[in-house]
Amino acid sequence: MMASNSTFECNNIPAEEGELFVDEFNKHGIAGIQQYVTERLNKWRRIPLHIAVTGKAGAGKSTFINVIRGLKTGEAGAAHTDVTEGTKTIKSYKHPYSENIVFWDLPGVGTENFKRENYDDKVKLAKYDFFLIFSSERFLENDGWLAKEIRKMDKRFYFVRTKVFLDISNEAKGRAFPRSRDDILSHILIDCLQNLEGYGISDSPVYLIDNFEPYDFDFGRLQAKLIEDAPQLKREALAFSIIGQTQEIMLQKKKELEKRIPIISLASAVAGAVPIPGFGTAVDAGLMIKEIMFYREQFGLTEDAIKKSAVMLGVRTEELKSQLDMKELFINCTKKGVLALCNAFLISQAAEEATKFVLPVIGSAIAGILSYKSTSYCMTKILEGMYEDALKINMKLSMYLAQSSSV
Ligand SMILES: Nc1nc2c(ncn2[C@@H]2O[C@H](COP(=O)(O)OP(=O)(O)OP(=O)(O)O)[C@@H](O)[C@H]2O)c(=O)[nH]1
Ligand SMILES: [Mg+2]
Repeated sequence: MMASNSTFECNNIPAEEGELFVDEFNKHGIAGIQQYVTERLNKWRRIPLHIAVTGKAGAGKSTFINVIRGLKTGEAGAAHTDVTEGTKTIKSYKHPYSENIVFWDLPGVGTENFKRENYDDKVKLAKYDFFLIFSSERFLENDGWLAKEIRKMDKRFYFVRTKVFLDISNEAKGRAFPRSRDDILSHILIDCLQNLEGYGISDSPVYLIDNFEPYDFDFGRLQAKLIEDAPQLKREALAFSIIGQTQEIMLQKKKELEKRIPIISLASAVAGAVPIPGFGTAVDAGLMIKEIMFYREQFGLTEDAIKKSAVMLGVRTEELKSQLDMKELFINCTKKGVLALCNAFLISQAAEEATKFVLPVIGSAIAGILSYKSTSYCMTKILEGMYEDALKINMKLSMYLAQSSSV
């Protein structure tokens, strides 16, 4: 059985990709398609990304590298952090989810053995994709110098001002009339921007973070910006590796997950073209289930992750699920469960938009003929549902954290 391009009507997928699918099917049949799609969906895991973290001693570089990888100081694989100067040599730390994402803990310019004259020789600026320049106070002239060197190489840098929650807490302790949180933050920001302007850098944003409050301040926005600024495959790698569940990151994750739907749908269309009962099911349902599991992981909706959130909020897991009306979580992630769900989506879709596409036969044959459009529609609905659930948990956690940090 040969498949041809003309049998598919699919959007959002480059023609070459469609041709590769068809080639693969013609050469290796269904097994070939399954392998091709699995490899294609996992391609991001092999994309190298090098992020340099540099800046003044004690600014919080090593702590950040731990937090962004979901680790605490002292855990296996975590960077050493200390109040006394620590980063004297270059160290690299792999991301636990994707080994090719590497954070480089670099001594700042002007520290022992890392002077302007030899900085590039020692750290090899050309090899990094991004630079994060850290300070827990004002930035140094050397930081400004480094930013200009990076700009000359046409690479991206981001200024990061750490320990802002500490500044806010200190204000309350040390002032008779403490300013509001927003006033303190805008004061810090203006101060940093003026400070950098003094070194001739006027158009670079500064991210205000606190490593111990990664759900607050600009921590999520900084990570989302890194994802957004990365070229496509690196962007995918970063979006799927970042652990934080802030709204900004979840949106980036959703955007990248959406781009995978046409690939799965195309496999489904190829498989659907095979008139052998059960073959389509093996491809469609198998791929869909794997992808739904991936959504769960990405949005922190695995049973384990929900349990952790529930423990933090002091409620039982089931209570949290029902409080938030998290319907999508109850998807039965088996072939039967996924097909039943798709069946339900397709019936309601048919009622709503009967003219949009022809509904395949509902019933025992549905799996075999799930077309590109129906797979795409179902996966989009599932993704949206899970994204909404993840946002609900995020809102609940944010409200809880805001309340507890204001006590
Ligand atoms: N309150 C607060 N403390 C932080 C933050 N980031 C780091 N620290 C603390 O500041 C100290 C220095 O942090 P490190 O991460 O070791 O700093 P570093 O930039 O790696 O320092 P060197 O290795 O010496 O260059 C440690 O005691 C951290 O616990 C933060 O955002 N807020
Ligand atoms: Mg360090």
